[in-house]
Amino acid sequence: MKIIYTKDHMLHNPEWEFFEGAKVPHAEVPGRIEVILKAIKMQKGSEIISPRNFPLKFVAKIHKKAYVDFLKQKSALLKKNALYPSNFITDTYTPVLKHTFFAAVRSVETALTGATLVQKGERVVYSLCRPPGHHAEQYMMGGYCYFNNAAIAAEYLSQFGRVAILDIDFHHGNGTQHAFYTRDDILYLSLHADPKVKYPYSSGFIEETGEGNGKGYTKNFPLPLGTGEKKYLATLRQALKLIKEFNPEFLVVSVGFDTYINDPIGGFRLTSPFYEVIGKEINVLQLPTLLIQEGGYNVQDLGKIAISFLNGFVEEKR
Ligand code: SP5
Ligand code: ZN
Repeated sequence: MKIIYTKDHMLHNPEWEFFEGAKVPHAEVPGRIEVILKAIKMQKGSEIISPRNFPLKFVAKIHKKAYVDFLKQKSALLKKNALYPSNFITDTYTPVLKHTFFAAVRSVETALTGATLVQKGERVVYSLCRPPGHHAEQYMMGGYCYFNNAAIAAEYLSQFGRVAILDIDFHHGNGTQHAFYTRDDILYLSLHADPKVKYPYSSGFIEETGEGNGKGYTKNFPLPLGTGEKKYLATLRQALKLIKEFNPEFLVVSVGFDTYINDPIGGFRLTSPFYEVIGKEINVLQLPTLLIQEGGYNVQDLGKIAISFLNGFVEEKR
């Protein structure tokens, strides 16, 4: 499998976030991607590819210029300290640092490089994006996300055919849902923690199903805290059935490993061997598939979780 990776992500290295009024160590750390890369390198059969450069016009399809300029200018002004801006931001978890803009652009390029390979015929590509993207809105950063990698990649692929997005991060991908809310050529499906009790709180409810032309092309599967493998699998199968019916040309998966039982900020009960089951279920669709890294914060266990998930995509020899 082709893996898209750049060490440039490490330049974005936030120390703190503000959580319920307290300053706590930041959960979205460079080690997350490094641990996954290390585990992948220990396996056979993967090819690590650096992302190429793309013009900012691809970012501009999803994000407003005023926001993109704001992030670029604020990043450039900073020296060492992090800035928690008072506009263009939804929460207190998503600081801007000197290299945040650059790292966020490279994360987008990691997704887009994967998208071009999938468009040209690769069956499955894994883009090791960091910072993550699915909470980033048209005008706003939030939830550790700056630019919406999955949305930008899906928008790119939609030039060539219909796209389904399956979001399996623990949190609802508010930014991705909103990017395509009125469109019928991009299906957005998400399994996540009940937004009544977990971030992003304001979207991801079952009642949100799209608007205008997009009516029926968004579907949310909020799940209670403590959700285990049996219920998760049954729900995943419902989502996969809808993807099959939609019959897309491409599948983009927002992959979050914060559904893991020992994730420090999640609240589901999935064990590492179960990620192979998830991968296998998705792979049954046999669609040209772009895997985009989102969350997952148990740095110690991320390697084995990622390998388990990728094993689901390995074709059995017969
Ligand atoms: C991409 C993604 O998974 N974003 C998640 C954003 C959710 N952040 C809200 C939770 C912040 C909790 N941080 C406190 C860590 C204490 N160990
Ligand atoms: Zn998440």
